Parts: sequence; structure tokens; C-alpha cells
Amino acid sequence: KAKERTFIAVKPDGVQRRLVGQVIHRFERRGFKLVGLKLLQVSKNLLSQHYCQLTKKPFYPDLVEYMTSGPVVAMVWEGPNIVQTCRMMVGHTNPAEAHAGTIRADFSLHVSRNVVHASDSLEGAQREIMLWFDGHDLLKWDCIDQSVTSE
Ligand code: YYY
Ligand code: MG
Repeated sequence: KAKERTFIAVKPDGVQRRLVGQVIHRFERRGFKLVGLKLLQVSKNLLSQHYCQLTKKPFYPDLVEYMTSGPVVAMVWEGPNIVQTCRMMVGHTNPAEAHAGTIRADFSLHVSRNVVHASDSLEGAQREIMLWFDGHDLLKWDCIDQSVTSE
């Protein structure tokens, strides 16, 4: 369970607004471990697989345009109960409904520019990690402070 992983991405608006460092800082200060990170221009093909459940939604064309408008920072983070915890830290899909202190509430105003993505389930996380990363690019490493940050 301590080895649970999730997929996090800073979307193009977050990169354009220079929020990459602040987003990473949130997960670092919580105590999670970064195991994969890259900056990439997302293809429509990757996006349609990533958002395969949303391709029929009315907002999908705008979502594609937004998500392919500039670079994205894709990350894999590891830690106990990380999928659920990161969803809480990211906040409600619609920033107008997100609680203060969440990334979306603190940095955004509109659902179509909500700065960050986080996997919504363990199965979703596994699927997204495999989609966005080669196994080789995910690092196994020991946090030297693990004995003080986890049981
Ligand atoms: O997982 P999460 O990002 O919180 O929401 P999803 O329901 O998976 O939708 C993905 C993505 O689609 C959302 O972050 C913004 C966009 N979107 C939108 O533009 N308008 C909506 N009404 C719903 C979602
Ligand atoms: Mg989602």
C-alpha cells in the first residue's frame, strides 16, 4: 500500500502560468515520492486514450484543443493512499466548487482551465501510468527520510 502510485499532470494552462513548481511543491511537502517526470507536447491520440470515457461529451473538442495547446508536465508520484489523497489535494473538477487549500481552488476559476490532472482510482492510475510512461522511466529509489515520514 505504501507503494501505491498515481498519475499527475500539470496541464498547459498551469505550465503557461509558471505553476509547475508550486504544484510539485504541494506533493513534495506532503511527503510523497516523485518516481517519474517529463515535459511533453501531448498528441491527440494520447489524449483520446487518456480521456477515453469523455470522447462523446460536448466539451470534448474544447478539451482536446486546450490539452494540446502547449506543453504538459506528466508525473508519477508514490506513497500511501496516494490516489485518494492527491484527488483531495487537487480538489473538485470545477474550481468554483473546490475547497480552499486545494490546488484547483487556489489557482483557478473555470472547469475548462483547472491547472492539474490527478487519477481518480487505483485502476485509473495504473492505466494512465502505463499510457503516459515507459516502465524504464519510472525510478525505484529510497527516500533517506522514509523512517520519519512513514510508519
Ligand atoms: O478527473 P477530473 O479532471 O476532475 O474531471 P473529469 O470529469 O475526468 O474531466 C476531465 C477534464 O475535462 C476536467 O478536468 C476538465 C474537463 N471538463 C470540462 O472542460 N467541462 C466539464 N463540464 C467537465 C470536465
Ligand atoms: Mg478524470
